[in-house]
Formats: sequence, C-alpha cells, structure tokens
Amino acid sequence: MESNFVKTPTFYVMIFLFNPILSTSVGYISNTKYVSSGIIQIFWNITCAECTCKAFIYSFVAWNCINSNLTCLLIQNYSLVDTGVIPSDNSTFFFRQMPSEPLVSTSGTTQSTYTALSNGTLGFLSDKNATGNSWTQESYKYLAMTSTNVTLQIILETNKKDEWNADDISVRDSSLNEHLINGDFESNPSSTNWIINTNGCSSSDASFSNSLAHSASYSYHDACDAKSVTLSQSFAVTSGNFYTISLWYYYSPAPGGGSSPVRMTIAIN
Ligand SMILES: [Ca+2]
Repeated sequence: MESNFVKTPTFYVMIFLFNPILSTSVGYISNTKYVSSGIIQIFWNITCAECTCKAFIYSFVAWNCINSNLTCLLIQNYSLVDTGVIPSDNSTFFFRQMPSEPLVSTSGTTQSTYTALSNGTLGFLSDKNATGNSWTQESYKYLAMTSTNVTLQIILETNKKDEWNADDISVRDSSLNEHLINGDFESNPSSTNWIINTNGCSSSDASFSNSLAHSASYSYHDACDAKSVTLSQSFAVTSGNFYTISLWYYYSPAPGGGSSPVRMTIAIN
C-alpha cells in the first residue's frame, strides 16, 4: 500500500484523562491504523473506550480501534521494523507514546505481520485495504498458548461484482516446517484436507479455479454474493511456539457490487 501520509502536527488531537492522583495523555489519529511487527493482543466486540482501558491495564503503548467490527488491537511496543501508520477507513490509532520513526507507511509494502496472543481473528482484508488485480502475500504470526489442535479459517465474503482468489496458504513453525496439507490446492481433488463451507453458493460462484492461480494450476475462487465461504484446516501447535500463517490473494474489484461486505478474514480458532 502506498501512502502520502505525512507526520503533521495538525493530525494530532490530545485527550487528557484526569484523576486526583495521575494524569496522562493519549493521542489519536483518525482513519489510520498502526501496523506493528511486534506483539499484538486482540479483543473483539468491545468499544473503543473499553479498548483504551485494556491498553492502560496491560500497559500497551498504543492501540487500534476498528469501529466497523468493534475490534481492539493492543500494541505492546514499537519497533523500527514496523510498517507504521497507514490510512485505514473506520479505524483510529491511539497512542500513549509517540511511535518511533517512521510514522509513515512503507511504500510498496505488500506484507503485514501481526502476532496474536489469543485465538481469533489474525487479520482482515477488505475492498478498502486489499491490493487489486495482482497476487499479493499476507502473513501473520501466531503464538500458541497451549499444546492443542487449532483450526485455521479463511473466510471469504464478497458481493455480486468483486471476486477473491486465494492460493498457497501456509502455516510454518520457526524451523520452517509446513503444518498444512495441500495449501496450494494442487492435490487431486483440490479440496484434499480442507473443509469447505460454501453456505449454499453454487459451484460456479465458489469453487476451485484453474483460470487464475498463484502456484501451478489451481486457486480457490469466490464470487458468491452476500454469503460467506469458509476454508478450514486443523493442525497441531505446541505451547510457546510461534507460527507464521501466510497466504496469497488476488482481489478483483469491480464497480456496482452493492452493499454486501467485501472481506477476507484470517482466523485461528
Ligand atoms: Ca495453486
């Protein structure tokens, strides 16, 4: 994502929170989010005020409030390798401390990395932030809190115009061992080891495609209007180990698709 967003003092509005013992300040930048390479704690279905409380309780330096789906992402610390602040509709970036430089998105960056400390959504792509008309890789980090089986879910949603393709879905541990089977959809049949819920979509709208692929011949293609399609695969994790979840997507935008959300959700449950 490219951005001309620049660090300008007029973008900052300071909120002062007072109590008899302690006062502190919080800055925020509307319609942006901070993309961190470090540890992020994610909460769902909480208000931005509740998110702010959690940031103070757990001593996180910054947080993103995503108002459209009540998601709260707490950022433990800044890093020089962070992507930084990027434009993002329906999100607000709050901070207790100013981020380290750079405070701008990295031009040409196509990969973002999040670390989730709990099960749930690792990340969202949408018609607002997805790269259009080219194969693009996204990756996320996951820290297993217990040794158990977890399920990776790729949830595709679109309207009657926009389309998604997904390919080369991968889960690797720190030794680069692959934990998914048939992440490239090249087994026969292409659905091998995947559980796919199309919610009644016709196979012409939600199925494997050999007309557009990142690797070899096949990708998964979703053009189903207003119904979510979920690709799931379970794998074993070991407590304390980090896992890198990555996928390649091809987003095909088109005007006139209506009001149904256009999203790709990457989750572990
Ligand atoms: Ca493939």
